[in-house]
Amino acid sequence: MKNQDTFKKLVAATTVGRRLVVLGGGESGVGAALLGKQKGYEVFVSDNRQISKKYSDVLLQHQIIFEEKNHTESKIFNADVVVKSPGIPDTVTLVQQLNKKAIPVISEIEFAALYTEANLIGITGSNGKTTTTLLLHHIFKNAGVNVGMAGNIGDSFALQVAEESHENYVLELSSFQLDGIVDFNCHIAILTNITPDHLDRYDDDFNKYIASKFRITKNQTATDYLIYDADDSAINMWLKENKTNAKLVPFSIEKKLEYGAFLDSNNIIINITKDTITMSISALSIKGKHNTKNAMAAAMAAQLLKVRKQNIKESLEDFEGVEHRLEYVAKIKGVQYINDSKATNVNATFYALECMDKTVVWIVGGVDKGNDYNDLLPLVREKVKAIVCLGLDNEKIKRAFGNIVDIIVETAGAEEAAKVCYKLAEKGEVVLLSPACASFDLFESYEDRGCKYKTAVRGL
Ligand code: UMA
Repeated sequence: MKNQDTFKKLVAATTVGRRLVVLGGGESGVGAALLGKQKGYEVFVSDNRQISKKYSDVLLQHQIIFEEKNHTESKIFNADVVVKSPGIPDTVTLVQQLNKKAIPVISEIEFAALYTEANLIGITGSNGKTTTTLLLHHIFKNAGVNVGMAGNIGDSFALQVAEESHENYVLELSSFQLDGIVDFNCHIAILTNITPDHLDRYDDDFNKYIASKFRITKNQTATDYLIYDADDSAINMWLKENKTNAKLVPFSIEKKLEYGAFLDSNNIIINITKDTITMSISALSIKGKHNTKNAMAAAMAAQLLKVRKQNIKESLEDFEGVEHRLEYVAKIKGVQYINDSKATNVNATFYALECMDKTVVWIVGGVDKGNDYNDLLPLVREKVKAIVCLGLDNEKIKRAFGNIVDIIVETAGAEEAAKVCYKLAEKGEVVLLSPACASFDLFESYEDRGCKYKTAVRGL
């Protein structure tokens, strides 16, 4: 970032009385505002829409001044520093103007990291980052490590730094959050995989999205670690053409590695210290190839931070999984209903379909973020007997699968979708909600979509 020097000088100086403007009054914005206020900034929050009551109540309670439904330039351009919520792209005019005026604009995670000495473990990737974050947090908790969990998983990092004090943080980081970092650094970075996602925000350029993900390693030094999927072609390509200072710690389910985690028959071998870990895949509580990789990544991060082997193994055995990710909902008249609402891109749905060992009635659709459905064709041909569209605009899905699936039904709500599936699915089959799309056309979020689906299924 070109304002980096200004920014460093700014934070080196006292913050008291300096003006912090926070753009966005959601989870990150309110967290940053509270932290800023605590550190002595004069804080102003600006949101161009109505701030939800949950957050405006917090701002009022802390006597933080805010505006809604507008970004008033005169109240923003007098900032010493601006913290931008991750959902606001760099391309919006306001941010461009701030850049022109050389007013430092940073992300909420950068801001939060300034005020903690904790050890940071950052987890990014197109898929698996929530599972890996939860899993690693679970391992640490079981091992008695003082740890907080924040980021894209729901709770803002800034709020945690303001309200709690931990020696370690496990942070789920989205590309949006990584885009706005300057000096932010993780002692351990995990890159679970990179497949096309959010391309609408990256000029439809996969390389730009890859570069965004790799920002997680940009400030790492030789004493830091980058744990990564050595089977992932986008990751391997970037590592071939670029440099990182971090020590590379690979994992693979396709090849044996001298250093890292790999499979030997059905055993996971983790070979990064003298204390090799061996564990049968069947002992893992979460199933599927992708979860084997998530477990490898989390286990290696824990081992690098000196968690005992026995604690790691026990935690991998008793971890309960993630809501909305291949979540079992119910069995009704011999049909299994599965909620994978968190699958908001093609790759996540690929994994879900790959895991299915029964004939599938597949619920798909929503807001398409530039999806290419070609990768799904072989799996759909092999496993899917009917498609139930759950979105406002289903044309692309009908075009992609119309020739290979006989039954395609359009629905516009979770209840309707569940009822249609109930009619279509027969005993021994599975109904899978794995939309490959974002949820915002019909639902508030993927959580809302998953919850409404579960309620509808339970009401069948
Ligand atoms: N806004 C403006 N001006 C604009 C645009 C938006 O003021 O020009 C306002 C909106 O009106 C809204 C606020 O900004 O009130 C929302 O900001 P935000 O979209 O950054 O949302 P937050 O509530 O701050 O939540 C963000 C993450 N959301 C996004 O990146 C879209 C949350 O990840 C994260 O949990 C939270 O910070 C705490 O770190 C959610 C997410 O959907 C789970 N992530 C995406 C994903 O996983 O695909 C990336």
